[in-house]
Amino acid sequence: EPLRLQCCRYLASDQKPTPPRTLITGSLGQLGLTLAKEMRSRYGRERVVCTDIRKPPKIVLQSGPYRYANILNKSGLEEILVEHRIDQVVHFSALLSAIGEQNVTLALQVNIEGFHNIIDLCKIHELKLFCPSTIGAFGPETPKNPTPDLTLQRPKTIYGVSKVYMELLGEYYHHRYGLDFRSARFPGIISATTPGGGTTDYAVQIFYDAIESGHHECFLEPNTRLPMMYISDCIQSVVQMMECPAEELTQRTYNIAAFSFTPAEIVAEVQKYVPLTVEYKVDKTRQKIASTWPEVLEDKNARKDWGWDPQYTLEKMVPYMLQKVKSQLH
Ligand code: AKB
Repeated sequence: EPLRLQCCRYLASDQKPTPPRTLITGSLGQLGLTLAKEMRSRYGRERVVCTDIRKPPKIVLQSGPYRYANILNKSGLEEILVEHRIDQVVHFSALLSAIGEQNVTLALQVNIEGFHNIIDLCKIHELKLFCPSTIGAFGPETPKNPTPDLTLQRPKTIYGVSKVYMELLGEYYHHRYGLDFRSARFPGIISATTPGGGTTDYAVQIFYDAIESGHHECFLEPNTRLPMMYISDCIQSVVQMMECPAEELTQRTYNIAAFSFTPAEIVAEVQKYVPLTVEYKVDKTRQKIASTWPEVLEDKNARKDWGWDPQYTLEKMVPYMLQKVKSQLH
């Protein structure tokens, strides 16, 4: 389905400035290629450079510039930023919540050292920087429903700790050096591209199981309510936030919300379209993580400041996802 082109302050502007040149790190993860596709359609194919540490599938090489970039190699990154005359960076590389708990040292390297390299290069070369934060940046003491933008943040995962640090360092660089840092706190993102190592991953897996076997083993308890979002809205949020004139932002880190559901609720929704049985085989680590996260994010500031307006509800998303996963598998 086409991504919406509304709220496009960038294109709507009378002056029509030269489109920005964007570099995306971790582009072979859950979100990168979809964002690249959207940005390329808006700014031009050559103006979006995808990077990652893996050999990309052929289709990725055919769709636009791709470069190997290890975020732990600062000079390698700098070379790419300079060679491609990059104006803005979308920094997606990160180890997610569940996998981070399995390898804290690697999570510190990727999520903190990697971010140090990125933010410093953005400062040196005066680049705009977007780095997503997460519902995982909150903890058990945080008000769960709704969770405001400014509140207690005492996360209990290394992922959450690194994302709180990322938010604070980004805001500090903005305040201290004028870096144009922007961040949105993402809920669990649901897409046909599979995520890896997250606590919300069941909400993607359930669609593959529904199509492939009609049976899903859920690693969270049936009543665990978490904020979620369809990928089209997530991509829209990055584009909108990056295009928003700086003077309209009243803060640098925003909650964004679409809908929240429990495993039992998404199972019931999927069952409206295809037969599906479910067995709850709870994974203690991921359940413990989920229990410390918000149920519903409050996003009124994002709506007011930069026009955040998600289009997908759970009910609207489920048939789209079933269709997409089906076409991916067959
Ligand atoms: C995770 O589950 O770790 C991520 C997230 C909510 O940030 N999907």
